[in-house]
Amino acid sequence: MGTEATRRVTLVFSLFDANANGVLEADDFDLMADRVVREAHASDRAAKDAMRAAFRRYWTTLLSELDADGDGEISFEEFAACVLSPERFDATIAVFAEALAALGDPDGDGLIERPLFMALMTAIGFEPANIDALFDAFEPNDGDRIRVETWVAGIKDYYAPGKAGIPGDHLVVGTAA
Ligand SMILES: [Ca+2]
Ligand SMILES: [Ca+2]
Ligand SMILES: [Ca+2]
Repeated sequence: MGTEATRRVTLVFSLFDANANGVLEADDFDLMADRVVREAHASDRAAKDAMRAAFRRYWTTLLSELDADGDGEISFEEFAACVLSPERFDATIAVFAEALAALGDPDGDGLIERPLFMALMTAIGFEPANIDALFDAFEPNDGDRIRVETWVAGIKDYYAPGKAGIPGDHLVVGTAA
C-alpha cells in the first residue's frame, strides 16, 4: 500500500468515526447520514432516503467484512484490513457514490455547483480548503460546475484502497496545494 493510500485509510477512518470514540459503529453512520441529508435542502425524499440507505449499507458491509473479533465494532486495525481485498467493497462504494452525487445534483442536469459540493463534503467531515482543491482538480467548467460522473468516479477512486495520484489525494490532511 502506498503512502497516500495509507494516509487516506487513516483519514477515512477518522471521518467515519463521526462520534470520535475511536471505533466505528452504526451510530457513526447514522450521524453522518443526518449531517449530509441536512445539507441537501433541494433534494427530494427519495434521494435523501437513498443516501441514508447507502450509509447504512456501508456500515453493514464493513461489519460483515472487517469485524474480525466479532464485537460489533470496527477498530482501526480491523478497518485497515480493507486494503487487502478492496474488491469486496466495490458494489457498496458504488451505491454510496451514486447516492452522494445525486444529492449534489437535485435538479438532475448532470452538473454540480461548488457551494453544494462544499456543503455536502463539509457535512461528511472534510476540511473546506481541501474540498476546494478537490473541486478544482475535477476541472470545473466556466459555470464553476463539475459533472456528476466525474464526482462518482472520484468517490470510487477515493474509497478504493491502494489508489494513488488521484484527485482525492487533495483531501488528505495537509496536502491541499
Ligand atoms: Ca465511533
Ligand atoms: Ca471488532
Ligand atoms: Ca445540477
